Amino acid sequence: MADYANQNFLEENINLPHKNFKIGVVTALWNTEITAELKAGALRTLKKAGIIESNIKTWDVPGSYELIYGANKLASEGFDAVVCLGVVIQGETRHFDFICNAVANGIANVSIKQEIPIAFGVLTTDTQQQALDRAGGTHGHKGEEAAWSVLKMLE
Ligand code: DLZ
Repeated sequence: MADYANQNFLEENINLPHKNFKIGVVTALWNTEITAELKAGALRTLKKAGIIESNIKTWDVPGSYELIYGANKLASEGFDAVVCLGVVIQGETRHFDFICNAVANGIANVSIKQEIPIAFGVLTTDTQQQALDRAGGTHGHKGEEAAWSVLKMLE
């Protein structure tokens, strides 16, 4: 049985009704050394689940704020699900709160309006190390988890 608390749920088999789903992976370029790894993990997970490679569209957008537009655009183009990936690190300004709130609410609204699963794979951390820990480090891989979550919804 899936063990969500210990993140072993990623090992659970996904039984998709078909492999033809079109899935978008939208990635923010801010903190790109970490978001690139989130993207790599998401793509690994989609391929492992058997999603046809030509049905996966990747799109790099400037920052996490633009994930909202990216997800909405791909949903409008007929994608079945979108994985949004970004890293927002707490700085000295209130920008952090504005971006985090806008992105979380924006992605939720797009998902409801467009009626497709959209994963919120955006790390919001105090430090760069905390983000690295969650991109294949000591705290798992949030890119893989984000991809897994849309696959689970499509299932
Ligand atoms: C402006 C900004 C700041 C300060 N910090 C981040 C961040 O930590 N992570 C991120 O993904 N994007 C950041 N941005 C950029 C915004 O998301 C957005 O690209 C700009 O405000 C332009 O709309």
